[in-house]
Amino acid sequence: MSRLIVVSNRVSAPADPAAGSAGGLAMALSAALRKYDGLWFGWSGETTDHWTGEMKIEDRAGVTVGLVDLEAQDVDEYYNGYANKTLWPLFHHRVDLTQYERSYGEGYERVNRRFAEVLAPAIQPDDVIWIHDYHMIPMARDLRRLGITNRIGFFLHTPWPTRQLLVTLPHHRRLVESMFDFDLIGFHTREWMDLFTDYVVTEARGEVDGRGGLDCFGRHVQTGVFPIGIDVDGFLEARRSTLGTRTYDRMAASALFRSMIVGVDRLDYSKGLEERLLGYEQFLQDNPDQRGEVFLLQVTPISRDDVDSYQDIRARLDALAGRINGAFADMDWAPIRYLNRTYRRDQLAGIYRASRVGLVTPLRDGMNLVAKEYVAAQNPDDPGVLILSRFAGAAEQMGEALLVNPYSREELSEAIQKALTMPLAERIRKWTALMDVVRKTDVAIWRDNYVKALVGAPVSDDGVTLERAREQAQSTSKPRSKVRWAGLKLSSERT
Ligand code: GDG
Repeated sequence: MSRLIVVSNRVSAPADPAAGSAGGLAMALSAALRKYDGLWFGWSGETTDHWTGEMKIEDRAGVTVGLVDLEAQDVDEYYNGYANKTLWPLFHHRVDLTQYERSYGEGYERVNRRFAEVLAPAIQPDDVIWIHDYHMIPMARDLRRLGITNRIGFFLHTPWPTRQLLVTLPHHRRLVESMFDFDLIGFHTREWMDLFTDYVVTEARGEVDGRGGLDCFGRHVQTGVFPIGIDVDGFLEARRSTLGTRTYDRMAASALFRSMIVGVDRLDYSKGLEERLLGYEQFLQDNPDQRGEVFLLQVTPISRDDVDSYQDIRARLDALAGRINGAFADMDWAPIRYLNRTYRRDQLAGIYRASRVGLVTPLRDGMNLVAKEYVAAQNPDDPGVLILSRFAGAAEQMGEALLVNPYSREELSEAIQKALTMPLAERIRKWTALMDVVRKTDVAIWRDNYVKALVGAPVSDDGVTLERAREQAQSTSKPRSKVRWAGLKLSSERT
């Protein structure tokens, strides 16, 4: 019987799904793996004095996880270093924040190799391996070196950068070459996929085969667009739960006679939080009659606090929120409620539903799941309005949102005013179209389409991936795994 092995940097399946966790990838993968048998392999989050190379197997709320600890030096060089100080800012177009140090690159290569060495002995001939995100780009190459010939797929959760930015990375070619050891590379949007293709064709002199495949470095890789989504039914259930309903009631009471605008983002410079607060300040300046009538609830859990640039933005946001509140607040009103804490997923659902406006304005974002959660949580008879950055991957599908340039305070200000005054009929029309997208890009559809494309089977969607997968199934020259999708199953005694 075949199994699906999912690999990501952190394995963070929450013990209680309703509690959730602050991170799109974690939510998506635990929702995906909970549906069927599989193994989720990655870093435990624990640090040890020396590398043990041992995999611990645990059951987390129905998800079987394989965990390895990392050495302190690995965490420094690979995780805080190459992943969070080099690739993350570069992939989010922040060359100004990107740091290159040779030791970071060495740590990155070392951890990928170590992950491959721990996982390789546990892989059975028919297993399908699905590796996630920028932390693990070279891992397929390391698995191939160890003799693994199974199907291996990669999914990038972040944007892919433009060629002009990518070439600022030392050894950029080596990184991209290692991606040709995957069978399938998935992106959230056509834009990210096209940028990857542009690098391969223009910089590495590769060729497009016209069927979604690329030939370069003497090898072939298939590419495809697989827009990630949320677990819609799970989210609706969380919204209807006792705590979800209670939170809605509490927030509706707290917002009595006022309109609530909500933002929910990890504290990250890519999320456009400073620009958002400045846009909101502009709105308060432009619309004196709205002062006292609205407030912004900004939920911002601290993230990656070991990295300097995250400490810097945290301090700037504290100061900015304080300044705006100081300038505009009244004795019974504060314009911003800025919260550095996490809420349970069911609470978030209640908060979204009680908000008249959802403000999702990243400067660059692979997809952005908050936009989809906000839409899913709305009351169909009286829905709120989503304001969405045109630079979020989600904007490629969610054109019925009020799309904005998050760098423009004036545009943000106008969009907020427009959302607050939008007639009910228009709100319902927009919400209906957006909810349709949210349902059609549910996390289960994302998972199924990706894995089917990876094993070379036709996918059920009517999008680009169907044609590609069909053609791939007919034309690929790589040895095809005998995996049957319906039969994917984990036999945990093997590990
Ligand atoms: C990466 C990519 C891509 C946030 N605060 C709390 C909380 N969250 C949850 C949200 C949402 C998730 O975290 C955030 O997901 P995003 O997609 O918005 O962003 P990233 O974390 O940057 O995720 C992104 C994603 O991967 C998936 O591919 O969309 O582009 O950057 O689910 O609700 N959850 C709880 N409490 C909080 O306070 N429970």
